[in-house]
Amino acid sequence: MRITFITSNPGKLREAMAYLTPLGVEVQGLKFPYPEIQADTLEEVAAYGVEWLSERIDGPFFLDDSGLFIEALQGFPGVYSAYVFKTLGIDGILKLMEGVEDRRAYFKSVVAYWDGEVHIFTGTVHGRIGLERRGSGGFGFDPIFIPEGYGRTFAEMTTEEKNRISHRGRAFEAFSNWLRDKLKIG
Ligand code: ITT
Repeated sequence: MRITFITSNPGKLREAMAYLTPLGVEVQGLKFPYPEIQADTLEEVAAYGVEWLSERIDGPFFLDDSGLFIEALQGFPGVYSAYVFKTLGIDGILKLMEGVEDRRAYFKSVVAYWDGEVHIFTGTVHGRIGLERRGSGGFGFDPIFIPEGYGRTFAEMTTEEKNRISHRGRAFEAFSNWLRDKLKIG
């Protein structure tokens, strides 16, 4: 089965393919800008995006809205992660975290799938913000995120390794289990 992944982020597409292709799902990336509304939760942003796209895209598709939530910053950048990544960037986050002892943070990913109605799958991974950037893999905030129980950042892991424990990997796990059940595939 072929499903379109609406994203402008090649890192997300790579992770989706590594996860879903072995299950027999052909993922086709499509850059199709959609409105990301200002809302308090990733779920609301994702659901609005899917409804909007459903009138413009043929066939089943999904999108992924994700964010980094830093405890000491009351969940910032959260739903504003894409904007903050483009403006403050990793260096800006490290600056905001200078001298901050509580470095706990989590990533959350919301995958919203459309097949005539909206289906939402979520995944979270807890960890901490490193003191400096490390690694060249992954994308986005990966060089400063160290998942719980690990001494390495996501950027120091392979795609497969990151997928096994990441927010997106967990959301895809839920999504693919649901797909398998529904379509009797894989
Ligand atoms: P889309 O076109 O798919 O929306 P995007 O990069 O704009 O791509 P989001 O709107 O979901 O994605 O914004 C999430 C931000 O958080 C973005 O800057 C990402 O780089 C970052 N991010 C999301 N998932 C991440 C991950 O697994 N590792 C590191 N950073 C991540």
